[in-house]
Amino acid sequence: MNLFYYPAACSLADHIALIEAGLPYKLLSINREKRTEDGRDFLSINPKGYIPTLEMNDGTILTENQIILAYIAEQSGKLVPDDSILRWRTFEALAFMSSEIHGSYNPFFRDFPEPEKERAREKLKKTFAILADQMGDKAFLVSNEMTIADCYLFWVLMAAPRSGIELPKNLRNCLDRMKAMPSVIQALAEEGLS
Ligand SMILES: N[C@@H](CCC(=O)N[C@@H](CS)C(=O)NCC(=O)O)C(=O)O
Repeated sequence: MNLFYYPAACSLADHIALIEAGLPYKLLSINREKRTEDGRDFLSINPKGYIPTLEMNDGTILTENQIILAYIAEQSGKLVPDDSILRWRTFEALAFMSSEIHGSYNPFFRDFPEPEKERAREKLKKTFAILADQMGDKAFLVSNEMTIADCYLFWVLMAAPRSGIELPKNLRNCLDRMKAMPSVIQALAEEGLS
């Protein structure tokens, strides 16, 4: 499988999940002209033009972070709890981070004026308070076992300090714990970030 990515972007979630899942993968970056590392026109692969994009061995393309994460979990039989309600909590958390948190980072990624950044910080602080409540004193967001929600969580937490957002203590601790996990160390190193 090929994972199209930008270093440190939200595709880091899928990269960590692929390592945790133990599935074989190849990373392919995309340049400013939207050409892939192996010389293809990225827009002809994914007309949406964004990452993460997963290319299966038979050429099938899958997009949208939550769905790629769910596919990785299904292929590996890992990273989603067996317990029924915890499975749904995993997908609920992914939907929340995708719809309520990811987009709220836009003012920082695109360098919007400060008042818009400040509005985004206020919104993000509220969403992180909800995640902190959900995590409580568990090791991970949904349970004490890592799920695909934590792969996405790592990326949304990692983006907080550089956007001037102070994280609640339990989320800060979770970020630190995850930074020490072999899968996360490997993913950061492979993206040239360590
Ligand atoms: N709806 C998409 C959004 C993904 C997304 O926003 N990706 C960003 C990087 S974090 C991207 O590729 N931006 C490049 C661009 O907009 O040109 C998903 O959830 O996968």
